[in-house]
Amino acid sequence: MDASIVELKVFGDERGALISLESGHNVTFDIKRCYYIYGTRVGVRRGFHAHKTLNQLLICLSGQCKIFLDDGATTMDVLLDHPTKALHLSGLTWREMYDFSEDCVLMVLADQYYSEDDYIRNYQDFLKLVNSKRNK
Ligand code: T46
Repeated sequence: MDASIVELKVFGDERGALISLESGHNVTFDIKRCYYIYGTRVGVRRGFHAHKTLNQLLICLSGQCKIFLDDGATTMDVLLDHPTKALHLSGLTWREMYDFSEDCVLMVLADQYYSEDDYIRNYQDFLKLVNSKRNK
């Protein structure tokens, strides 16, 4: 599975906490885009796609949500419940986000500008691509 948890260093003092994200340091890729998902309605599940080449780092800045991951052979569920915990996704990984708390703000850093061409939104197409890569 092309997914890993990154524990982010906190600069904390009596005033509170600060986390810095820097390309080439704690973010392994060049950041081209940042977006965030918030106000997700109760019970909503979103995502349902994989990316062809995108690198992303997902961080729950507030609240929590879960991420279901599938690489075509194995699946796993990741709980993002703290701003110090980041999920790095790369490679062909199907993802679905669910169990959003009302206060959830999910921020995502990406190494490419938005392009619908990079999305695989059909699960059968995803499996075909995974299997064709595996058989090479
Ligand atoms: C991902 C998960 C974690 C843009 O115009 N620019 C953007 O940068 C993004 C991310 C989306 N959009 C548009 C495309 C759709 O019309 O915003 C709309 C919602 O996007 P989507 O349905 O793809 O959102 P999610 O929550 O299913 O997936 C998003 C990201 O798209 C995806 O890359 O990995 O969050």
